[in-house]
Amino acid sequence: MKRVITYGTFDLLHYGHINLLKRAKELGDYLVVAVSTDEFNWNEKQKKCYFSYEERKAMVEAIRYVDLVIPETCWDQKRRDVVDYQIDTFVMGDDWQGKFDFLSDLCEVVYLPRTPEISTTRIKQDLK
Ligand code: C2G
Repeated sequence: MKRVITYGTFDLLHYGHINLLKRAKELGDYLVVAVSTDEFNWNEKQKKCYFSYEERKAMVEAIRYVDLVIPETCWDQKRRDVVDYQIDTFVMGDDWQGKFDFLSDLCEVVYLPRTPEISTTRIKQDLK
């Protein structure tokens, strides 16, 4: 059982997120997704989400590729998550290229190409 983990906000869920989760799941058998809490987003990413953590969690849980959703409450929980959830592969979109290589003593670290042209920011701008 190969276990994969990835992290994100997943606000205004869109096909770029789905593409990432699909490809992450293809790297193993079990996918854990850590969804950023409202507090973490606001305090650490200065992001004000449109949907609350509970709403974003429910939507990500509904995705066929996702096996478990956990909260992301701080930047430095990743090492503990990799150990606690017995993770073999850590996956992020390549906008994070290199940022999590420090985990490579614990697990495989993979950066996948982002889906071009779609983003939550773009959606918000287009809707304005
Ligand atoms: N993503 C993608 N293509 C897009 C948009 C997003 O592949 N067009 C990927 C991102 O690279 C990321 C994941 O989808 O791997 C979630 O994106 P966000 O919700 O924007 O996550 P982010 O705010 O980058 O939070 O500790 C890590 C952070 O929680 C990541």
